[in-house]
Order: sequence, then structure tokens, then C-alpha cells
Amino acid sequence: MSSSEELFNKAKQFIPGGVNSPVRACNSVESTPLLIKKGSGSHIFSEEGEEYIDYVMSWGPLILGHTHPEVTREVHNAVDQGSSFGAPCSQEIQLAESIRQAVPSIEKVRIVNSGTEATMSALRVARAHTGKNKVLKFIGCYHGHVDNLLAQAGSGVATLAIPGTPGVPEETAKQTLLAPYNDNDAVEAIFEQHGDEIAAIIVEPVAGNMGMVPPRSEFLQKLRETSNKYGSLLIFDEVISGFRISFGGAQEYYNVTPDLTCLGKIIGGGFSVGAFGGRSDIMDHLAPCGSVYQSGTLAGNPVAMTAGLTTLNLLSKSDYQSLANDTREFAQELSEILASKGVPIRLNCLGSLFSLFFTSEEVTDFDSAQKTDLNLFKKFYNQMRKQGIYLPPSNFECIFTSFVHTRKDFEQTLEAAKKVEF
Ligand code: KE4
Repeated sequence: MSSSEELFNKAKQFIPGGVNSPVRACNSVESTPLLIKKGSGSHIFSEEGEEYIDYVMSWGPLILGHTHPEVTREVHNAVDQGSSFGAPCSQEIQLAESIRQAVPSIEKVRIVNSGTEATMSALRVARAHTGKNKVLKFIGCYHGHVDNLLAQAGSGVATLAIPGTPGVPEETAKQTLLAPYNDNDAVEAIFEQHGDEIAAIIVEPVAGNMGMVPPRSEFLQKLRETSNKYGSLLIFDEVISGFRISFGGAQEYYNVTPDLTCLGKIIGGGFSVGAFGGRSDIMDHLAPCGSVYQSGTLAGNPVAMTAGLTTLNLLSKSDYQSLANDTREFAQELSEILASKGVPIRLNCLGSLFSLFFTSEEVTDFDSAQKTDLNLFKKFYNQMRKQGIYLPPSNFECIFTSFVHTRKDFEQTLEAAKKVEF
């Protein structure tokens, strides 16, 4: 038995399912998780010392790769000064300013400790601002494990095919309205019926939790128009897309301005950071300016702020178009290799995000994403992992590249794909 297997069995004695986040358990691909000991650049190393090319990259934060030398150096310097003071520090001001410079719709930002905290808090302040209670989300989108937002969520909820929302009170779940992604007619119909009750639409402007599904043209702009028409807010959950699709996120790429934006992952540079922000007249409802309460012991701590700040500074000088071109070329080659094996394959790719769906239909929402052949994905995942390629253990997640993946990494991955048998 490998040391990963031994340790995972031990983990299950102390931690539910042996993991601190369900999708890591590899249940849907009927595999045992690798325990990872080290990361460097685009590679990770298991407890057994085996090396893998990493296309999970901690589920998105590490667009600069593992242990980026400048990020690591600055974090070492910061931690030598102290880890957390529970008091304002200059680094959180610098990170807030960097976020606002990169994302102009964010006039004010509150920094928190996770993407879940960001979306939960954005929803609370939207309700306070509008005086309305309902929220409209999209089937297959995932916004963290917030009570109101777990209804028909993507990511691990979809991966584990968890029905309903166990543990969420029915009266809470009733406040959540659902529409298919990319379906403006369904949104309009819901607003015609509930428009005066809906505080906000929350959407992943580029969906990353049903696999990668880009917005159809005009989808986001029409959400903007509908929310304006009914006096609801538009919240972009850019926890994945922020600083990934472009430096200014999906809202810059598609030129659609939300009222509030949720961020996470990349802005923490590998540390636990989330943020939500937007129009000052909305954000100033937050205590201590206003009476909407939200708080966090370690929010804005200088070490995580330094990691995020260093990351954004480096990204502000990075060539996103080149990364997107390299990723698309690689993803198309990978897709063609799999198609040559006689399996149905559909590729969705944008920037440094892509997904391969084993289906012959275009994937534009969760319903079409669910038509992917999960058995073929399981074979693909496990045979690639045996050859040193570490893919997300779910077809309802994204494959992430980074500024440190090399052509050699891509060539090695393509060679491994050629050996996969279905
Ligand atoms: P966290 O609370 O995990 O920091 O962020 C929640 C979240 C919010 N919004 C979006 C669009 C997200 O994708 C996420 C979290 N993403 C998943 C992977 N798709 C995190 C991985 C996991 O749950 O283990």
C-alpha cells in the first residue's frame, strides 16, 4: 500500500471522508487521492515522491505556479514581522488599492478569508441595499457553501450528485430562484413573476463549476439590463475568473459592469483570501459605516495580503493573451488526440481555463454538461494520472494552466493522452 493510501486511511479516522473539501476525495473517478508533499512551478510531488504535471493548481489560485520565488520571498519577509495583529496594516490597504485599480467597478472592497465568505457577504449587503430577500442563481454555478447558494450548485455538489440542500432550512431554500445558465428568457420569466422580491442575480460570468462554460454573447449584458429594469443588483462571482480571464477579470473581457464583484483564489496568491466589493453606496452599508455586519479574525492579515499583493503586482506585468493562445493551442491538440480514439469530445476553452466533455453536443449549461460520459472521463483521469498528469478529479471542474506551464509540460501531457485507451 502506498504512503498516500496509508495516510488517507488514517485521515478518514479523524476527518469526514478523509478530506477537508469533498471534491478532493476523488470519489467520482473511483480513485484514492494522492497526498501532496511539495509543489514547484507547474509540478507537484506526492508523499511517495512521484512527480506530476499539475492542472489543478490548488483549484485556481496558483496562476503564477507553486512556490513562485518572489511571492515566497516576500511572504517569508512578512511572516518574520508577525502573522496577524487583528488591527489595520498597510498591506491590506495596498491590496485593496491594487484590486480597485485592476477592477474599476470596485469602488470599495472588503477583504475576507474565502470565496464563500465573499459571496455570502455580498448577498447580505445586496439584501440590505435593496430591501428584498430573494436571489437568482444559475443551475450548475457554485458560489461556495452558502446556505442560500447551494441549490443545484456545481463543483463538488454536482460531482457527488448531492440531491437538494440537506441542512438548509426549506424557508431559506425558497428564497433562491434558479435558471439555466445562458438562458435570458428563463431569467426574464422569473423576474416577471418575482421581480419586486429579487435582491440580486449572482452569476459566474465565466462558469467554472459545471466544467468550463463560457457565457453566450449578450448573456451577461442582458442580465445587466434585466437587473436594472427590476431594481435588483448584479453580482459577478469572479472567484475563478478574477485576474484569470484577464487582469481585470471577466467584466473587463466582456465589458459588462456588475454592481458587486466577489473575488478569491488568485488574490490570495495561495493563501486564504476572498474579497467582495463594488459601488460605494452599496458597500457603505457595511459596519462600521452602516449596520450590515460582517467580520473576520484573520481578514486582511499582513502575510496573506503580502502574498496577494506580490501576485497581483506580477500579474499586472504578465502577458494574458500569450497564456490564452498557448492554452488554446494545447487544449485543441489534446481534444484532437482524444477524438482520434473514436470518443465524442467537446472542448470549451477561454484564457487559461478549459474543459473536455465526452459528449457530441455543445456544452452551454449544466443540462448539456451532464450529458458528458463520466465513465470515459474516469478512464481518462486515471490513465493520465498513472502517467504523471494530475487533472481535476471531476468533469464538473476546470483544467487550469498557468504562466509557468511549459511547452515541455504540454508535450508530455499530449504524449500521455496518446496512450489512453477507452
Ligand atoms: P472558497 O470558499 O472555496 O474559497 O470559494 C468558494 C467559491 C466561490 N465561487 C466560485 C466561482 C468558486 O469556484 C468557489 C470555489 N471553487 C471550488 C472549485 N471549483 C473550490 C474547490 C473546493 O471546493 O475544494
